[in-house]
Formats: sequence, C-alpha cells, structure tokens
Amino acid sequence: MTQVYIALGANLESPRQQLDEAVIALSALAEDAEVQVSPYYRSAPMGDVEQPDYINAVACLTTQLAPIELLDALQTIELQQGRVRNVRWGARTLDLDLLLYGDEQLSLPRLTVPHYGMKQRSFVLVPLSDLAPQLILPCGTPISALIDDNLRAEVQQLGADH
Ligand code: A4P
Ligand code: MG
Repeated sequence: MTQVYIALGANLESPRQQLDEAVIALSALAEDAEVQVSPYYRSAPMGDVEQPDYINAVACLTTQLAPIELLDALQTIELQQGRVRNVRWGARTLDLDLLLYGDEQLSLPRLTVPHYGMKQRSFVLVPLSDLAPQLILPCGTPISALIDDNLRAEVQQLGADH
C-alpha cells in the first residue's frame, strides 16, 4: 500500500465542480475510500497559451494500485470528465498529475515521478505543503525549503465554501 499525492487542475466548464467530482472519483482508488484534499487555489495560467485562470488543488490517498495502474485510472477519470487532449499546456476540464508515489523515483516511458514540474509550480507546492508541511521529497529536499512568500502570493486561496 502506497501513499500518493495527486495534483488537480481545471480551467474550463465550472472548474471547481470539476475538482469536486474528481475528488469523488479519486476516492474509488483509495484503499479506505478516504481522500485528503487541500484548499482550492486560483492561479494565473502558466505558459504562453491564452486561457482562463486555473483552479488547482492537491489530493492525498493510500492505494494498492501500481504506478502505471494508477496513471491509467487518473487518465480514465480525466476522460470521464470530458478531457480532450489537443494543445500542450492548453485549457482543460481536468488535469490529474501524479506528483509522488511513496518515496519512489520512476522514469518510465509514460510516467515520470516525482512529476517533472512540481518543484517549480506555486499551484502545486502551496497546496501540497498545506496537506503535508513536513514532507521531504524523494530527492531529499524538504517542501518547506521550496516555499516562500513570493510563491504563496502567486496563488489565491478560495473560501471553504468551494
Ligand atoms: N506523464 C508522465 N509523467 C506523468 C505524471 N507524473 N503524471 C505523461 C501524469 N502524467 C504523466 O500529459 C502528457 C503525458 O504525460 C501523459 O500522457 C502521461 O503519460 P497530459 O496530461 O496528457 O498533457 P498535459 O497535461 O497537457 O501536459 P503536461 O506536460 O502534463 O502539462 P502540465 O505540466 O500538467 O501543465 N497553469 C496553472 N495555473 N495551473 C495548472 O494546473 N497546468 C498546465 C498543464 C498548464 N498551465 C497551468 C496548469
Ligand atoms: Mg497533465
């Protein structure tokens, strides 16, 4: 059984609702149907593609799924929620990225873990540290060393009524 962290992002078709639905779908992958979810954050789109702001969050769960089985399950949820893959870094109804799979470092054709961009992205680091402020990444870096006030200022926490 492995503890995993998953980044959620959406910027089309009621993004908050997309995240709410994704959390319910993720609970079906969890050992005890339990998923911990960070607060939701609004952030400006990263990258050069013109698109709406994103809503982002991070979820944590414990699963018996192997890494590729988990990736397949995440992509199935994305498709169920209407994800169409066209523009890289373009707008999407739902993006589920596998951030961490226990302490493992994986470099497979379809799966790189830890997720390649996570150490640079405020919309990943801030909610991840909400869930796990003491977390040490597989490379040995504590998450607290990656967060500062400038990074926090890049994301806006939404109210509890999300
Ligand atoms: N893949 C490899 N490793 C992983 C992993 N750890 N988790 C492969 C998930 N997938 C992984 O991803 C392309 C392929 O990456 C998958 O088929 C899988 O085999 P994708 O989801 O189809 O494509 P993508 O999401 O468009 O590309 P990419 O590079 O994953 O984009 P990102 O990095 O997810 O960025 N701005 C804000 N503010 N918030 C956002 O959430 N997201 C993006 C997308 C752009 N700008 C954003 C945000
Ligand atoms: Mg992705």
